[in-house]
Amino acid sequence: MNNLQKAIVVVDEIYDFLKGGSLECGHSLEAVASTREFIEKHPGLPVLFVCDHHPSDHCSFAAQGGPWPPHCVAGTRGSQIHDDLLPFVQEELVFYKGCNPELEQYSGFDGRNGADQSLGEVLQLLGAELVYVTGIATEYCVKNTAEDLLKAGFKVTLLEDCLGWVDSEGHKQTIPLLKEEGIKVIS
Ligand code: VGL
Ligand code: ZN
Repeated sequence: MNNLQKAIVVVDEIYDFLKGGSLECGHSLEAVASTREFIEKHPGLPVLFVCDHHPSDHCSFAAQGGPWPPHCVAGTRGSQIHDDLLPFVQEELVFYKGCNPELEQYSGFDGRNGADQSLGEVLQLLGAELVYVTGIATEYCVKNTAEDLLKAGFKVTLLEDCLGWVDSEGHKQTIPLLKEEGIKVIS
């Protein structure tokens, strides 16, 4: 395991999912702090950021019949990555998802960077074999991103302390499910 090429994927650690945001999630600021700590302890690993990034009339918003309040609207503060993580952000390693008003995209795997490359494509170019996944929300974007990474052939390790959730029960139910599927979970 130790000689595998590794990368870190940070999912949706953006203001609307954090304390005070429109879709505030549990354990969110703790997740940001722990993610930062993990990144700092692993200098040299590429850090890829997935960002929910919606138009103001996105289909997942209540006004369009979706389940969520408006969140992560392009151009707003709520769509920005937390300031504490900005030192680690490289523009070409930021992947936006949910940009099409008609499509819900919970998986970071659907995200694309400014050069229209997908997350999986860039991880492959980086030679990544093992991907550490952190972020928000466990039951939605983290779950879907981790599962898609596994399906694409990457080894996946979820960092439990670095997760935030919509619902704590949902979080607790998702962790064993992901373990069963072959995802490693460490704290
Ligand atoms: C997410 C709800 C709506 C997530 C995104 O990142 O888990 N959840 N959009
Ligand atoms: Zn969303």
